[in-house]
Amino acid sequence: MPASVFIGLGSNLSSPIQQVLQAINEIAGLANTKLNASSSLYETAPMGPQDQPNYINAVVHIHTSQQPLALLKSLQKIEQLHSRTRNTDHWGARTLDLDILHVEGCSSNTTELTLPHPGLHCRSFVLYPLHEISPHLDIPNLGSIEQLIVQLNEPKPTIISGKNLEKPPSVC
Ligand code: A4P
Ligand code: MG
Repeated sequence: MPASVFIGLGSNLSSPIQQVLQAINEIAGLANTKLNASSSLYETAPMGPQDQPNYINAVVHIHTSQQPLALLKSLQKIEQLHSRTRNTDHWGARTLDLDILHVEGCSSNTTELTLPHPGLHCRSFVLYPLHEISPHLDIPNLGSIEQLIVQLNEPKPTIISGKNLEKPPSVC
């Protein structure tokens, strides 16, 4: 039976809006995978080094028959298609980052794959888009998305919508 999976997308280089929109299509096109919902795009201040452009973030919900590790490899291939380079700057700028946030009914605690994603509960750029597409989601041992947003107590990032989608955000 396909698993219900939430994936976080982030980009702050080389037309981030287009990077994220294209990646959503590519995720939807993965083998044995169905896209259920995708959030709005959010413009967010960088976490980590501040001398980098703002990010565009989004979250998608899929059903997939791919096992979590196979899905991770599929997502890394999509990152490579977007010329993702991994440099030594921790949390540095990137064309595309795809994180598996949560696989319902599954937890994992290896370096290669940690589930739920260890940063899920403390990132407004993850929690708000997640809440938008799955307001009643409850993550075992973490709590409901609503509770996590209240605990984090950070403002909702700006949604990029309508006409703004056609041009890059002014800050990038
Ligand atoms: N890995 C383990 N668990 C997972 C998982 N659940 N999903 C491993 C995806 N990957 C997972 O990832 C490093 C390793 O994590 C992989 O080899 C994988 O096996 P990476 O993509 O190579 O490197 P990274 O993304 O730079 O590392 P890290 O520490 O995971 O960074 P994050 O947490 O992804 O954060 N600011 C804003 N506003 N928005 C952002 O999206 N993103 C980051 C990166 C920094 N600042 C940001 C944002
Ligand atoms: Mg990552």
